[in-house]
Amino acid sequence: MFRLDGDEIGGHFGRSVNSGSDVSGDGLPDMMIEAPGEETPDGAGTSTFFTSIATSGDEDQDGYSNQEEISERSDLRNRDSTPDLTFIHLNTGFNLVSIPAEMLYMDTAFKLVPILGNGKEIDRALHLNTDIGRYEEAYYAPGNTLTGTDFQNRNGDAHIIYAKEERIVPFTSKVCPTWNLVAGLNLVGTPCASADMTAFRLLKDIGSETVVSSIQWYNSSAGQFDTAAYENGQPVGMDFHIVPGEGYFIFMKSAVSGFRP
Ligand SMILES: [Ca+2]
Ligand SMILES: [Ca+2]
Repeated sequence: MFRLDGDEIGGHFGRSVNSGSDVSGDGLPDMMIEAPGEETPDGAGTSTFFTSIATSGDEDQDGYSNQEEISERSDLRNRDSTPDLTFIHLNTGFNLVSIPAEMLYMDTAFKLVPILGNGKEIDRALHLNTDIGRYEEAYYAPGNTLTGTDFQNRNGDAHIIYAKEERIVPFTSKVCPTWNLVAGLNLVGTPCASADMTAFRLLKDIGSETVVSSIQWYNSSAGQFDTAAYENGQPVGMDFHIVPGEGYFIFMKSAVSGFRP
């Protein structure tokens, strides 16, 4: 029995090795599967991401195949990142937006800004670097040349975008982020808050008055910031809705990590 099994396994093994090594055309499909994954991401750093992945599988078991996630640019190793149609709406001038899509493919400013528009459509993009507590800026110089700081983007970040014209920018993925809120100012957003989520509820969900002080949103139709803030333990001010694609300033008194809005 044992010897028979061994012979069969050996036979199978031998055939597959022979067909792989003798017929080079047989080995090519495997290589072809890996090659598109290496060409799809913009950066060389992400090329190894796909090399050991079978395109037919569902690595993170979120219901979308690896192939779907690669072609729609969601993260095939994150269940909270899926193919979906999302967008941001940019008005002429100042915008406070949070990109609802997976940032794996636009993890730096010089990858992100061209997706938002060219030098005739976009003026500049600012990002709050909470590690140094300072804004970083990428902007178009004359001649459609992107310059300034090639800052890092993470899922759930929000950006200040100065646009030269009104634009809708579509994306093919959606990610539900967790926020790592630092003490002081944060600039964040999410496409995954429940439909009835408002600023007052979000304040209470984040923490008490000793943890968080206020949330601000830019009301573009009024051209001003609306503020929800704790006062004597109760949220007061404007109880605006938390909307996909919008960015929010959150002022924290102490840090809260891994918060899921
Ligand atoms: Ca998947
Ligand atoms: Ca996924």
